[in-house]
Amino acid sequence: MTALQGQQLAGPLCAAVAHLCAALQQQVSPATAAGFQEVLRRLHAPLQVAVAGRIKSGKSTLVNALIGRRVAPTDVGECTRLVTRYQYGTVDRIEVVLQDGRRQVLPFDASGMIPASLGLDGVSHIEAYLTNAVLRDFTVIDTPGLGSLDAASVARTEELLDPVSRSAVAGAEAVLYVVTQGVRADDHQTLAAFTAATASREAGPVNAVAALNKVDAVAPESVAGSDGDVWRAAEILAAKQAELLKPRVADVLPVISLLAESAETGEFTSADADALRRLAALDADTRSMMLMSGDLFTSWECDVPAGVRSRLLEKLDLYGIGRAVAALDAEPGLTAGALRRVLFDASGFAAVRARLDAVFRARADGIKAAAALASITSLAAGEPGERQRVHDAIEVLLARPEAHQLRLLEALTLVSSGAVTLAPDLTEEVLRVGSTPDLPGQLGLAGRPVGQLQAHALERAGWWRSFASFGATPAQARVAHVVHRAYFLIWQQLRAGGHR
Ligand SMILES: Nc1nc2c(ncn2[C@@H]2O[C@H](COP(=O)(O)OP(=O)(O)OP(=O)(O)O)[C@@H](O)[C@H]2O)c(=O)[nH]1
Ligand SMILES: [Mg+2]
Repeated sequence: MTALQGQQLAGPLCAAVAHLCAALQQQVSPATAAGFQEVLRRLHAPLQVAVAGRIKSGKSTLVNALIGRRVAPTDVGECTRLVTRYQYGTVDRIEVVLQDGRRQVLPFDASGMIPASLGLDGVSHIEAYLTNAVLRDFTVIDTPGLGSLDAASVARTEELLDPVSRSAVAGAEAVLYVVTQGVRADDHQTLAAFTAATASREAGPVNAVAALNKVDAVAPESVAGSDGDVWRAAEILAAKQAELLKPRVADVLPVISLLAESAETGEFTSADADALRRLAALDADTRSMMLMSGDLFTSWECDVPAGVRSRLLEKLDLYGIGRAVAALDAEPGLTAGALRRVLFDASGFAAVRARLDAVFRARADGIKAAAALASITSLAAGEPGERQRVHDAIEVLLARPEAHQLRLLEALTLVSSGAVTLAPDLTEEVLRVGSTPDLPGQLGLAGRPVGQLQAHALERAGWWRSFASFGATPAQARVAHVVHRAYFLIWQQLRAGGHR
């Protein structure tokens, strides 16, 4: 197992599952053992997040924003039809993996991106190794857009992704699902079918988040209650989609990936800022005329060269240009850096990143362990003796204190999906206990003295236990027992000095 050394496990639960996996390897057939070896390898790797969604929804643009580098080809070209896995490496490198398993190193193109076309046959997928720090926590899997499938064909998973793409996303443990305003009723099934092809098997609010992308293209006047405000309209649309995608995702977050990409990847330059300053200095009528449409913006008579304007349009689109110009109206002296910040803030991307941290990073140990257990179970399903041995080993593991996180994730899924209903304040409490990485945060008492934290944990443990026994429905009681135990474990950790 030397190949695995030096790589971090996500936490104690993954360590327990890795231990179980290694022990079981001795007791199963060579073929099953090879499968377990792969599960072990995956347990030691960062959380694998697949970015999925319909064709041209902006997946690759969002991937670039996430990684903080414009490396994924967007818009056109052969490579938007291939799965690309972005993982951490000490040297930037691209490898093309061929269907026969051979690998070929590929140079970056002149602008430092993955070339839009490869000129190779029999390509399985692309592996990109990058030094960008975010990839230490997540391996990001960019996937080809799921085509214009009708509801009937969506039901057949095998038509959703070709076999080659399927194998490249098979290891995904979490999903970032990108939708646009044009979401369709069958997006729900698409998401279900997509995740059925991944290691997580089931997407739920625990391991799936959705982004409502291209918010800048929303026409607020078409959304009742928006008061003509793009972001208010976007929030309303996102809430509607959350309803539609429930219980598959925790949240639908509005975002403008294009602005996030331009702001986060260094694509927005001081020359762009200069051009925006000159546009801001134009008289108000000319400006509003130009901002009416992309065609008018690039073709209108104006002393900012048309090529420069085309570039701005490509990097920011009309909405971003409008936001930048408005910011310059309010404060003409804004530097390029400050303008970049304005664009970043206008993109809504900070909320997406925070959510990914809360949903994925904080839960990586549980998510990865659950995915690994699902894989082990299905690998051993064929042979009765193996199946029994794996079953018994998992039972032992589930009785250990670390396994509590698995039960907590399950309880979270039940509550946030609405499968088990609780009063709103209790729902919020369950989500907080299950989603926050630090003990004071889990208690909702950040910054309080440890004695107070202990007292609160004990009080809530007692409350949930009596709720489980009196007044709860059987389904609620199952959740309540888990929450009770979560508080008890928090209390124990606080006593042991686990809180720093
Ligand atoms: N206006 C606007 N355009 C966007 C946004 N996000 C992406 N785009 C544009 O939408 C087009 C498609 O974006 P991609 O990132 O290639 O979309 P994709 O989902 O990866 O596409 P496929 O991989 O081909 O399915 C590109 O021209 C992007 O610049 C956005 O938030 N606003
Ligand atoms: Mg793409």
